[in-house]
Amino acid sequence: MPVFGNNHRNGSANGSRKRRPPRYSAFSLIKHGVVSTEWPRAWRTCDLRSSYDVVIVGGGVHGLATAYYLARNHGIRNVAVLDKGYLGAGGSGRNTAILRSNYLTPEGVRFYDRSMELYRHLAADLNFNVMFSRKGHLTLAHNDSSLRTMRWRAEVNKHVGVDSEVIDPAQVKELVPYLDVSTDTRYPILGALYHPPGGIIRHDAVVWGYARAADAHGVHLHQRTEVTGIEVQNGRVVGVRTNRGRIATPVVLNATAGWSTLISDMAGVRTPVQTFPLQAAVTEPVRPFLHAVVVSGSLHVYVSQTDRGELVFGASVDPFASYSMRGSLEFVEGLAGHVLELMPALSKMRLMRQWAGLCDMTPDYSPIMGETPVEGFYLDVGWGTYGFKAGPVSGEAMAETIATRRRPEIIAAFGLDRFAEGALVGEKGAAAVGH
Ligand code: PYC
Repeated sequence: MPVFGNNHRNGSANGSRKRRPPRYSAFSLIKHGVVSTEWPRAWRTCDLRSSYDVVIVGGGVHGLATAYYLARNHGIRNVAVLDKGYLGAGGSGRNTAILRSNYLTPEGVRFYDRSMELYRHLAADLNFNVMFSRKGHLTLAHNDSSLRTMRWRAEVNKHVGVDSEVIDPAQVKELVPYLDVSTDTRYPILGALYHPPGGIIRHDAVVWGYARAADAHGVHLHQRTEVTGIEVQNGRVVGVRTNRGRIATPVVLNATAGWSTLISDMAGVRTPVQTFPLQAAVTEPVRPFLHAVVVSGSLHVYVSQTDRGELVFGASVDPFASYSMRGSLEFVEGLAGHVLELMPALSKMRLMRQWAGLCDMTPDYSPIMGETPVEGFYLDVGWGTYGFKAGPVSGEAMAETIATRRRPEIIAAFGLDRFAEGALVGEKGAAAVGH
């Protein structure tokens, strides 16, 4: 596990050259775990420079991945990532770590599939175990209209080359024996969209892996650094004000979730985003029995089992806009009822923790990525409940956008301009659960 804090020994003086991240052998793990209390630092704590070529606001997977690909793919290393809390404190540390690419629109399917490809190779790329576990992903259909949407998604997925098919209740039961597929339930299972490449990953390992790799390439990671203003002169970005001082910069990327409208407003850019809490919960660990990710749109619930044996549950967003990250009893009651309708055998399991994160919802359930009317101010926002799975591809695409000043094809459809042009990318039918 990374240790947060100073490590000037590992850093080059100006942060401009690639350092080798620490390597762990079996012997060094035993040495550090048993004998020594001094773990090598995973990234440095740097002084805040008075200027950077690029400032990224938001130290989650999107911001860190963008910094990493800017440095690795484009040689742009004079980059700062700012976070008002700690790295991964927002959506990156609060999601349910589900990976999939079985979306509804061809634009969405292609985009999330590139993310899956990057995720599949991420451990080797970052030399960090991100614990990707390909389990298969099932979206249950409880009525004719959702079955029709599943068929539609399966056809779009196959057309783009993504493995998805509609299966019947007997096949669902074979994959997940604990599911109640009888016909006398309130919401009988009529079939499911089965997506074999889907799975889960260790979300905080993804954050730490990108942070460590970005740091090794010379990027500065600044935790507890809150942005208080963005300076715009003659229509272009010239600087960022923070609680630790001013930074001159020609490029700012808003890679925040929850607070994205507040940051965009600082640059004078309005976005059609509303923020809602999303709650989740985890049980005590039990022996592995759930070998697929299961989602039910009608019952507003999804569940997977981690490698440690805990069941991780999520739901749809809370029904009102808010910045609150407190869990509610109402949520747990509703969740437990819905889970038991799906898997009555879980009635004795104990919930251990619950938490909430903030989701920035757009009108069409697709993100907002790319340039804005303010030169040098870029957006990677509007991630709803699906931001974590898009971290790698977003980082790669935003790095290319910033380096070349052109939105690459893979995110061409997701620009802010689509709202004025009426060219929405409707993904509601493939969002995790109904909202
Ligand atoms: O879009 O797969 C999804 C998802 C899972 C949890 C929240 N959203």
